[in-house]
Amino acid sequence: MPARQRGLALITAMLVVAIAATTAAYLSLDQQIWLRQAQNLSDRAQAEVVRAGALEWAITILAKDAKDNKSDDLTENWAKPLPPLAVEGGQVTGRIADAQARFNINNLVRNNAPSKPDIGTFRHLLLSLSIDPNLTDAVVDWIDADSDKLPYGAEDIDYLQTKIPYRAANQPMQSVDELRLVRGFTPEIVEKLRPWITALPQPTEINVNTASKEVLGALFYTLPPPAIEQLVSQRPYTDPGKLTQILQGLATGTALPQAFYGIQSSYFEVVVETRFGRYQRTTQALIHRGSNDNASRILWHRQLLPRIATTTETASPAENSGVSSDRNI
Ligand SMILES: [Ca+2]
Ligand SMILES: [Ca+2]
Repeated sequence: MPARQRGLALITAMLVVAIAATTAAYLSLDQQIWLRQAQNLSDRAQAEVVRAGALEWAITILAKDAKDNKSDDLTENWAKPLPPLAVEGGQVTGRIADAQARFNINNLVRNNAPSKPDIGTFRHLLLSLSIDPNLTDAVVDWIDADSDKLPYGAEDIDYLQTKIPYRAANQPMQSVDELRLVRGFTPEIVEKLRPWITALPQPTEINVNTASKEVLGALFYTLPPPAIEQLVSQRPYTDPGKLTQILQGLATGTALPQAFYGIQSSYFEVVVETRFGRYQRTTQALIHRGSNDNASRILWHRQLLPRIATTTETASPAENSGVSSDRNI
């Protein structure tokens, strides 16, 4: 064979070997991905079943509590976190929090009219966080049905003039995140407020047994901080009449502001964390506890995007920030 032909044959042979090697590597990678996907799907299905079970657990424990007593406080069973529980191939933890421990922004409008006591609470909450209290007007305008502007408010006419025009909701807020659409609310302000507020589907009372000092201070804003401390130290309250008496005793010389408060709650937030293999996820849900066993409902649940743990476990919190939500499950 002439030297030139031998050279060509050698190059062809090398090329065949190279292609074969690449294809083999490709197939093997493909198979690895397939196997991993199958494992992820299986982990995901298991997590789904356990998550649903954990939400059922929350409804059951809350229903039992409603049967046992007529007040809600942090010493009760529902308030104790579910310790990490090993289930086949994985682990689940859960905790229930009283949603009425926080200020419900939808309280700002009651019976289609701005609610003065709630406006007072919200303004004082903003003040305590060094946020302009006049922002309250824009929230009231956002929620109330009409398009009449309050002195510091904003309605369609203002939002339609923005770079990307939109309209005021003119209805109760669906979530705390909706506040970002309200004029004057920067992401920083929303994050500052987030620990103390919530958005529930109807106006509610604040539960004095579960609320933080910050929220109670805004609710009873004429009381000095030591009186708030005392109010908290005497918890839990199981008799609404006695609570009112104690509040009046604490308000020596000052009038108590009109406020919507109570010692019982109907809305609870549940957080469930499941981990199966590399599939880990956190679900948040809002439960409305009804008047009897069958009347409790999951109003919505949303999950932080699933996080696939790496062997070195280097996923950053930012990867967890995506939120998807399903309503009416
Ligand atoms: Ca209770
Ligand atoms: Ca409006």
